[in-house]
Amino acid sequence: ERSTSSFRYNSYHTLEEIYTWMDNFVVEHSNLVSKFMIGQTFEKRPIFVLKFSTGNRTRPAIWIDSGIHAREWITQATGVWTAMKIATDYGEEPVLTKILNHMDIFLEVVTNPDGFAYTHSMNHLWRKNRAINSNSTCKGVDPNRNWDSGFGGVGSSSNPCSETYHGPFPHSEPEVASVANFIQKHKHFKVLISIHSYSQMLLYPCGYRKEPTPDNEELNSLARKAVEALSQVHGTEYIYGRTISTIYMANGITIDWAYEHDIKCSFSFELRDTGIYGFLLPASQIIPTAEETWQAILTITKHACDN
Ligand code: ING
Ligand code: ZN
Repeated sequence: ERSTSSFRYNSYHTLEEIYTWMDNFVVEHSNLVSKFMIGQTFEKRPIFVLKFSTGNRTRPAIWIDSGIHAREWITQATGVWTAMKIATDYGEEPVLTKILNHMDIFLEVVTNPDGFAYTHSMNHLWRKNRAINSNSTCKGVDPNRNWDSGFGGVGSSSNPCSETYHGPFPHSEPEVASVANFIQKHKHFKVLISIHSYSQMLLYPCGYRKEPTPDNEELNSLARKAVEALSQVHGTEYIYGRTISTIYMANGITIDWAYEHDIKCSFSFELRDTGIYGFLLPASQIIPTAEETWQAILTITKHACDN
């Protein structure tokens, strides 16, 4: 395929198809979008980030990642649709246009490429990356337990065979280290949104401590507004709150690391559904899911933009 015009946003795609779509997408929107590689996986696949920018100096920025867990296919599909939506709406839709006139958007659609490839070739329900673990025949580290924030606590596992294995040390995994390095070098991220599925939740820090953060009230009221905007699109109901009290205790997660590195507005979505289909959400729900999620993302970003 040499253009995105025949790309089906309402289907699930392989890694190869998404990477081909990305190449065509950046060519077709070269005035707004660029693509660069922030690292390489254990199996030597490139890790790509899309940058949406209307200026040439460094601006405050928003980070969005999807697909850090391989089997959460609705999240990579939502990432692809979101990229298309940003490119389509810039200059047309006032809220997004204003955001992009002040901020850059960075979007990492496939945050765990090795795991994602494996969900297509071998096991649709694989979650982790595909790292080889020393002294074990079990493969994979959970990249959402590998961040240097409460690393290694009880909301994660030291067993390489576990789905929540935290890895040998913080940022041992290239999928985590490359994002952490990028964010720290950039220095101007105001919002971080890390997209998972499923459960229909909007979560904010903290996952490993019971005490609310100093920004709890602000994050709570922003989450409420975002969830309201989301539900107005198709009536989908989300719950929201701190990770530890809303879903479960989790150590070493993306949004806690981001929050502790000065990105106050750090949120994780758990997209559709609540468990009827779970990780195997029908493709007919891709576009409605992406549409409603986008309204919540805009709500969060607008707030950061105005503050
Ligand atoms: N659930 C998340 C997990 O990593 C989560 C829960 C999401 C925790 C975001 C913290 C932040 O266990 C899924 N579905 O991956
Ligand atoms: Zn997940």
